[in-house]
Amino acid sequence: MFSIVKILLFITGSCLAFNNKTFPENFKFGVSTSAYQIEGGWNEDGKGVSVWDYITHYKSSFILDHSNGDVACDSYHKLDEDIAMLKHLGVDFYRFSISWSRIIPTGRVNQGVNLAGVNYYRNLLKKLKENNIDAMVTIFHFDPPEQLQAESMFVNGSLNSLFVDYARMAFLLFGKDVKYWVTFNEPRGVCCDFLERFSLQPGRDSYTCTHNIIKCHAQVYRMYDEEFRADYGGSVGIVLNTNWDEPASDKQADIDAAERKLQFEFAWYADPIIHGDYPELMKKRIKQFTLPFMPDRLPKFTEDEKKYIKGTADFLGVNHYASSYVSDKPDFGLFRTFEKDVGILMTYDPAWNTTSLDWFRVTPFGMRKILNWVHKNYKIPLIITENGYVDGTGDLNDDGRINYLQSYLSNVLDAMYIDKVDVIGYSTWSLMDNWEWTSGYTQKFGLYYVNFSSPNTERIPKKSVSYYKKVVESHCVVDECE
Ligand code: PNW
Repeated sequence: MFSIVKILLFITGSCLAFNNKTFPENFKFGVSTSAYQIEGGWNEDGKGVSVWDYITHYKSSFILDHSNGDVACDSYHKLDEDIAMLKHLGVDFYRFSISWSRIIPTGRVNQGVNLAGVNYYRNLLKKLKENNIDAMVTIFHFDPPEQLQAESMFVNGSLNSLFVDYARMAFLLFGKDVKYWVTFNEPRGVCCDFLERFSLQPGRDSYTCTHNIIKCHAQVYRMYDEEFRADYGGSVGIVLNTNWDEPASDKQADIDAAERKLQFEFAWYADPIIHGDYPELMKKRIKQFTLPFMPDRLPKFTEDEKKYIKGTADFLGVNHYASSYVSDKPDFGLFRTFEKDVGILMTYDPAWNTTSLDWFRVTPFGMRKILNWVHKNYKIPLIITENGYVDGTGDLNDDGRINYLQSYLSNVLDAMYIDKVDVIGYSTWSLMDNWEWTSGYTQKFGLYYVNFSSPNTERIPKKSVSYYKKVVESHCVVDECE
């Protein structure tokens, strides 16, 4: 009975008309990509080896189709085509990332800067400017130079100063042409997904890695403030990803579990950066699972650090794709991992549509809910830096993608106009099909199809190109807005 009611609610909910309000005139629309996923040119013109070059070449069994980004969309050689697509879409901004090892091959600024790599980004920025497209540049999108692996991915802290040097170089070289800077993309992915799997002290390494990344982010923000903001006037933020987590039942334990997941996954980063310290809930919970004679697993910020870190974001970037149900999953074992500290079980409603990726669900209501949750906690301008639809085919008739964009954007409008959430921009993932990390080329998020089996890697517009172009132009997600 309960599930019939749920299905009925779902059907009526999804049949409700889309929001016919117009996005404000100054609202910005964009498309997103990242360096390793599109550039190719992996060893050209003096580029150094990145961790993903290394993984794909030496540990290709981690990649579903054993593929790599050696060529990917070949964007390193196809600047003009990429620009033509952006121009056709009419976007206000383009979110892309810099490959650290392309501009600083060993990762260490004092060992040399690669001019050819610098010129690639300079050209890109120049052409964006000529076409009136603002740049949103991610400094770190998962691909540090392989030579820095010895620095153990932020766990021992020695990567911090190298990253700050790299960021300063990026500001010096490109700052005058960049309106929005993102220090890190989805740092939780770096500290949990990757480290948890390979580290000796699972839970503890993730907390230390995050601690260092937060300090590093703050240092880069302060450096921009002191050395560059007066001249270049850009903004600096960070990009965090999150599902919407719906309690699986109305039991208090499940309601608490859903909130706990958001606290551990999102507030873990956002609280220090916006409010100056880790969430109380996290501190208490981790302590509760640490015996008195064991070392603290969650590091502490000093009072000076709290002051220094607090307020180091001009905007928050939110990557959001899908929702999940969350229930409490108590686990009192002594050997703690991050996952056990969170202590939840994630499930999906069978009524939620999915496509080709295990975590992907079409749950537009979650967009409105997560925007409300973030706004309630942080009251800071939000940019949706990623949101998009995946399939395994790259179908040109991508009605599924059009429906996804329309229903999610409609919920963005609800959050803005009904709930008064401060959203200033939206960027869809992705401009074109690209190399989807451990899924290789099997998963396609693009507005443009890319023919990866042809030496010319032709790009072909999917049906969603005309829909998104219309939204960007009219600021309206339905045929006609009020
Ligand atoms: C983001 N999840 O990663 C990344 O920023 C992109 O590089 C990536 O291509 C895109 O989303 C699509 O996956 C995510 O499991 C990876 O929920 C995994 C998840 C979410 C985002």
